[in-house]
Amino acid sequence: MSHEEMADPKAIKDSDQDDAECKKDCQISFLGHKHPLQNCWCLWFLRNEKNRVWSDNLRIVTKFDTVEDFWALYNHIQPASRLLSGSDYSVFKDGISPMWEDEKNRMGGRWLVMLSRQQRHLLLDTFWLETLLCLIGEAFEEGSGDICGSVLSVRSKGDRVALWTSDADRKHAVLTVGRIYKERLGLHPESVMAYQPHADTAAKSGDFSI
Ligand code: MGP
Repeated sequence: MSHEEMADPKAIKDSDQDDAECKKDCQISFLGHKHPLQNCWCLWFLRNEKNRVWSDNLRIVTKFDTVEDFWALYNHIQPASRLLSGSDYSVFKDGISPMWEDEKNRMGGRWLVMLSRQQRHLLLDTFWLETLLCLIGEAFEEGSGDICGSVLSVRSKGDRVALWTSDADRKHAVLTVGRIYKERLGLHPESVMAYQPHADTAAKSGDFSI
């Protein structure tokens, strides 16, 4: 079809008309179709009630498995920097609880990014969003399968963002995840980002041992 014919809808011939109808239908169903994520993810919220057992403060908010549902959720909830001190957001693969005791976490650990109090308004929301985009975009190459989830902790002593992986002994996967995560957050190559096995963190808290 010439450019003139394309520009003039009346010039479309019968067979072209069928094609055009078909294309229109395809477009409509494409527009109605959400973009699936590789994994289904679950958002958890932990509120700060010190008089309760830690795990009783933890609640599932919702699950999402499409790009569109992720953005709808992200735009609906409070930004990290507006949460009350003592709160956590956790985003984990569906089926994994954001706790050391979960079967998928117990041998694992976390890459930990600590922010100073001054950095809350400058960096916290950016770091958390970038972390979420890394998770749902499966950004960690061969380390992606080791990813369990991520925890954002808002604390008056300094906020934290942590990326949890499933096996602290799988050094190659741990290092791949750490290298990519550091790059994606735009941290200075010389800056130190530590990996902590959950067994060590838990032993310090005295609440759990493996
Ligand atoms: P936290 O929320 O990771 O750190 O753990 P916070 O609030 O900065 O305090 P600090 O201890 O690092 O100074 C706070 C406490 O929550 C821990 O000491 C545990 O008692 C409990 N807790 C945290 N996590 C992630 C777990 C968990 O996975 N399992 C259990 N059983 N308790 C946990």
